[in-house]
Amino acid sequence: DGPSVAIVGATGAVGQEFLRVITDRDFPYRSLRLLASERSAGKRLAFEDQEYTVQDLAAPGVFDGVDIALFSAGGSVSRKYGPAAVAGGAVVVDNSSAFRMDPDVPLVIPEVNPEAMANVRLGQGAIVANPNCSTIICLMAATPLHRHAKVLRMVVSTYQAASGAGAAAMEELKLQTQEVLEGKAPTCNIFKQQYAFNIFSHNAPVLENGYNEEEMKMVKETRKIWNDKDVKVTATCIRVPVMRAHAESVNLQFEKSLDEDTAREILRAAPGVTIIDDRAANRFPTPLEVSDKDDVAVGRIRQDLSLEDNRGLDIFVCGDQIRKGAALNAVQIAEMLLK
Ligand code: A2P
Ligand code: 11C
Repeated sequence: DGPSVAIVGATGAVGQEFLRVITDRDFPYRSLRLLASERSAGKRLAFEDQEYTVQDLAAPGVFDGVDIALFSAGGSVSRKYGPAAVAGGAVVVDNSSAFRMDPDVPLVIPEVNPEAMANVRLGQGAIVANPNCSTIICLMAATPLHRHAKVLRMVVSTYQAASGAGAAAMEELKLQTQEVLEGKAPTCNIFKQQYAFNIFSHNAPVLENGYNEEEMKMVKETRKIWNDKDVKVTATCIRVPVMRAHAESVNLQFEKSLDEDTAREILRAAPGVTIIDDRAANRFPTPLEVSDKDDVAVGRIRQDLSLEDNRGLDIFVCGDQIRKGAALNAVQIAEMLLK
């Protein structure tokens, strides 16, 4: 019973996590098709007591009979193959940036704006976009506060993990760390500069206005998800040598007063959010602690002392990039389709 599911990019970091999340959440499926590039075609993958043969996404008929297609193979792959899946009647849950800003495509974090996909039905081809991981992790914590006091301006600084650049970047971080410790020159295939024992500005292309694409995604996606074209957002996105969870410093300026105790209560009640905020022990969220976890962790919850009347808060958020930042969010969207 359940839908027929296809996973596009099944051999990648997010694709593999789709499978783990499907198992962890007992997501029902009638059949499963694993798709990747021709490089992986024919490869055998074991999953839940079955063996699957990875199929070439470019082969004819791969979306025949598919109800839900989870895409995570990059924007160009989504643009090229997404429409074919939709034409065949599938609902595509797309993890890439290809369709996010399309006004007809819902951009959804289930805990934040489930109403955006009210018109999407199983059996009627459609695309639902998964937001960028940095946006998801930030908004999981910022939205409950926004609902209470309305955010006027948000300033984000990110500390982003290797996984955001895919499985090969995670391998490069491991390899470089070893190489540097052995006194060898680090292999730089994915990133242009040394990654181990270093940090650098996010690798996304830098635009005319000086922001890189990752930063502009946070600006534009927040406006779309909150359905608030006026909210002011600015971001600085940085890559740090961490394996799979992003950290973000988020400064929020509100229309109404919001004191830190109330903020803590609001966050304690927020689904998908865990508070780690022990000042006495100096214990706050870390990327390692949230790795492989579903919840986003929030700490350093404090009043912004540069603003009057409790009109601002500073928080520090960590979330597993592969899980809530990508695979889990997409599977939650798929679960909403089954309701
Ligand atoms: P493959 O392993 O065959 O290259 P990651 O984000 O971890 O780098 O993973 C990317 C995923 O997207 C992989 O599963 C990869 O498959 C898949 N992929 C990349 N390019 C294509 C393509 N042109 N057609 C189909 N799948 C692709
Ligand atoms: C990262 N968020 O951590 C990025 C990469 O729009 O889905 C994913 C880009 C995207 O590097």
